[in-house]
Parts: sequence; structure tokens; C-alpha cells
Amino acid sequence: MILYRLTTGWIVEQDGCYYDLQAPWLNALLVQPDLSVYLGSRIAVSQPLSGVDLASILAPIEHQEVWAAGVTYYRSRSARIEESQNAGGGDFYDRVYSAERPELFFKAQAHKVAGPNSAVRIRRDAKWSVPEPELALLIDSRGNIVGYTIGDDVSSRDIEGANPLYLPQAKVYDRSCALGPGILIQSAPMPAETHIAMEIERGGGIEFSASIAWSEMKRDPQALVDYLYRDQSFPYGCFLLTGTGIVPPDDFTLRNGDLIRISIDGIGTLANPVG
Ligand code: DO4
Ligand code: MG
Repeated sequence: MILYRLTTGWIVEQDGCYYDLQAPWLNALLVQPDLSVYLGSRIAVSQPLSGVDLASILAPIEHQEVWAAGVTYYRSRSARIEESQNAGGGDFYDRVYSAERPELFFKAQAHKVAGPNSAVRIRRDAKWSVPEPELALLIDSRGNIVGYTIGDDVSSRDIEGANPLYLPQAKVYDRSCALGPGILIQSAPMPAETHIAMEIERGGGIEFSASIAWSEMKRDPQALVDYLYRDQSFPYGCFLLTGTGIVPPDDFTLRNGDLIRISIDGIGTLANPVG
């Protein structure tokens, strides 16, 4: 089952049919003891909708904070070490990759998040920017993973590489994050063979494309959540991006006009222009 957010509220898709949940708030859905069972019971008493226009879906977020884990794939560890060589930051990234405590950072509130087909941005004072395609967890207020969506942790590598203390500026700015298209409702772990793929279109051609298996992610997702929820409450639940395993080559930087497409098996494709 996949939840989508329309301007009129939330709908759920099952087996190609869409049902109106008459739920204006995700918060109200997240308090259900078992969201899949609840959605199944709503579907059982609803008529499928006709004429659903998925072109106008919104980012599937309301009051939730978005957090992100970093250096959870070997490729990210190597890229951080390289980009921070001149700033002497490399050792931190190597240490966090193998430490028990993960890197977790605040990424966005809802108003900084771009939805499907709406633009993400490059910071005006950045010279080296990249998308980071990541599997995002939806977590309820009790710390249970209830679903999965696609996240883009758009980042400024020159700012991050200049000094690790600049991380919040490299990561958090208007439209530095994208989420969507919908939320796969599932408490079971994503299958290890799930692939995260990204392609970046520029001037009608494919400028970059790559894919990575979810099994390459080093951390246990629930352990990331447990660290995030230590001494921290999320009354409306939250999203947690689980890190990137795809880093374009060092001579690549995003440009206005690029189109980023991120696909994850079982969830769909999140497309965002840059601009
Ligand atoms: O430590 C910097 C952030 C790394 C990150 O965002 C990632 O690995 O996805
Ligand atoms: Mg990231």
C-alpha cells in the first residue's frame, strides 16, 4: 500500500486502485497501532476513486521533522575523506563510519522540502552541489518504522568539505530536501536486494546515472532510529534519510535546469528539477 498526499488530503493505492482516506492529517494516521491493518479496514469499506491526478501530488509530510544519517555507505566515507582532505577532517569520517554511534543530523522541516516534480535548489554561495539519493524511513512517535519513501539530501560538498563544522550550512537551506512520491506502508524491513537508482538529465541527455543495493548500507535501520529517539521526542513522528551510497565523480556539480530522478524498487520514482 502506498500513501499519497493530495491538496485535498491523503489517499492510498492498493493493486492499482486509489481510495480516499478522508484523513486531512498524517499525524492522525500515525497514531494507529497498526497502520497497515487500519488502511486495509478503510479500503474494505471504500469505493475506488476514479480520475486520480498523480501529477499534482505533494511531498508526503506535514508536521514531521526530517533527519538524516551520514557516512552509512563505504562510498560516502571515501567521498567525505577526499573532499575534506585540505581541512584535516578525514579522520572524523573514517571514525564515524566504524563507530557504534552513527552520524545523525537535522535536515529539514516541511517548508524546506520539495515534493514530486517541484524544484530543489543549489545554495547561492555553493560551488559544488550534489543530490544524495537515500531511502527514507517514516517513523511513528513510538519509534516504530511504519513506512518508506524516497529522499534527496541535496548537499553543498565544497561547504561541507571546507570544515566539518559547516555541515548544517551545507545541508539545511530552502528546498535542500525532496521527499516522495508516496509512502510505502510496511513495517517489515526493505528487502536486501532493493536498489536505489539515480539519473541526472541535462540538456536532453543523461549526465550521470548509478545504482546501489540497499544491502550495501552498513547500519541497521532500527538502530539508527533508536539513536535518533534517545532523549528526543517526536510527537508527530519523523522522517529519517538513511545516507547515500551514490556520489557522482568529483568534477560533477548540479546546475539549474538539471532533472534528478531517483527510483527505489517498490516505492516509485521521485523526479525534481533543479532551479
Ligand atoms: O557527513 C556528512 C554527511 C554525509 C551524508 O549526508 C551521507 O552520507 O549521506
Ligand atoms: Mg546524505
